[in-house]
Amino acid sequence: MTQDELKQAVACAAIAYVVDGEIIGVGTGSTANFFIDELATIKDRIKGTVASSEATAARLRGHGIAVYDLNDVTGIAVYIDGADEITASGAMIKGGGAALTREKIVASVSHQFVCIADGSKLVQTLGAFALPVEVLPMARAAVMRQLADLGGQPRLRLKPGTEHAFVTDNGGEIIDVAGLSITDPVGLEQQINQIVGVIAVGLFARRGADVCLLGTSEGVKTLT
Ligand code: ABF
Repeated sequence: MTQDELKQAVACAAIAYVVDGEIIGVGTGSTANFFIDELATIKDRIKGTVASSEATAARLRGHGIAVYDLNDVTGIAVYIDGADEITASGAMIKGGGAALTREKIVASVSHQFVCIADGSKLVQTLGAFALPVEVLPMARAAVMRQLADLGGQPRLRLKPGTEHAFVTDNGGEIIDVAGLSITDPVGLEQQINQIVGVIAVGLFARRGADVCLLGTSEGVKTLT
């Protein structure tokens, strides 16, 4: 199976976790996009969605699916999103798609987090994928120095094809930190959260995935 077929398979399997009549949190990225297209086929069963990025909101609306502002809902039954890396215990690196802050906020208020990923995302130790950290632009250099002190090699993410910083939906910038072998994801998440100027770190360990649907050549595996 191709990687896209694996993503499609997990997106389809995630529909079983959608709760009828409820608000569904929807992630960002190519796997989440497959899920959005599946969700469109059962859109009449849900109350609506909260989106983790402008791109996801546009795709949902394109399918005629209601998108609510998070401030206008009291709870989210389930949040369904991809990951850049995930461990068997559900700790993740996210943010390759630059939506980590909104993803983390939506995940934090969701009753259940279902991660959908192709099998290549499963790792023993997080860190081969450079860890994204969203920062306020004025704090960029100061935060980069502190991330280097933690043992990583921080690099400012650029808008593709330019020499300019990539700017997120929130007006933040992204620092990608390579060279970390993350043996204590919860501890590192707390440590990076404490750096002044950090908006969010793409380590999802304190609130990891409750369920991971992993696409493999033998079918969709469920890790809990
Ligand atoms: C989002 O999409 C991100 O947190 C993660 O960076 C990315 C995964 O993308 P894809 O599904 O395209 O591999 O979930």
